[in-house]
Amino acid sequence: MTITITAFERSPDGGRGLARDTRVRWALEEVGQPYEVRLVSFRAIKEPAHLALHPFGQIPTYEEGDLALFETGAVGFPLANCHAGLLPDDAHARSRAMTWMFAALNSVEPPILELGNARILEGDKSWFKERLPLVEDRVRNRLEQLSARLGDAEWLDGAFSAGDLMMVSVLLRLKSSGILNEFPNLAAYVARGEARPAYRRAFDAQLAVYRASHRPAD
Ligand code: GTB
Repeated sequence: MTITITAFERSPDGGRGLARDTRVRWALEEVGQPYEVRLVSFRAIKEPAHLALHPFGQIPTYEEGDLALFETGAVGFPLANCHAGLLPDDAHARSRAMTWMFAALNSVEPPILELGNARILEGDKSWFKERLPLVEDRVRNRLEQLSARLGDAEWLDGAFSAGDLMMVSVLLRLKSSGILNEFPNLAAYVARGEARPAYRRAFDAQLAVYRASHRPAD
């Protein structure tokens, strides 16, 4: 059955792979499933056809036969459950890997998103400079905890899993902030994720879309 995901036809991320379709592409590459991409505009994602797939009018979405999903965390489940490569066989280890997926999305990503929003949306406010250190410290606090747990391990819980895929994807958004480099073990962890062949294929695929959409007109 063909798998189709949606992605921005013109991503605002400068080809850095930060829009969330990259996570889904990465997961698909890890489990070796071919997929098609339907490129959508910012206008189209707010129209009824897309809203039927994604109630919040966002990307990515995931369609496979009569299964239609949204939310990157949820999309990981059918992929990880039905194909080898993202979850361990042992039942407890599987549950722990899923725990790390939730931890990435619910405990680590929110302060990182808050930092991004502060920088992008609040930079012109009189209180921005006063607030920024508070927001940055909330990120540091989470990273300190994560760094302590990871220690010098390669991945969060044994072999690479969907939990690592999601955690690395979340941390990647910090690369330009400099904060990640304050935690050398986390910076190395992210670099290990980025070095995976499946990640490289996913990154290159989204970059190709970005380059095609930003090519100067003939
Ligand atoms: N919780 C959802 C999930 O995990 O799937 C969140 C999905 C989401 O935020 N999608 C964003 C979107 O569709 C794109 S990825 N936004 C349009 C809208 O809400 O109207 C977020 C994103 C966008 C741009 C950059 N960037 O330019 O660096 C990075 C991340």
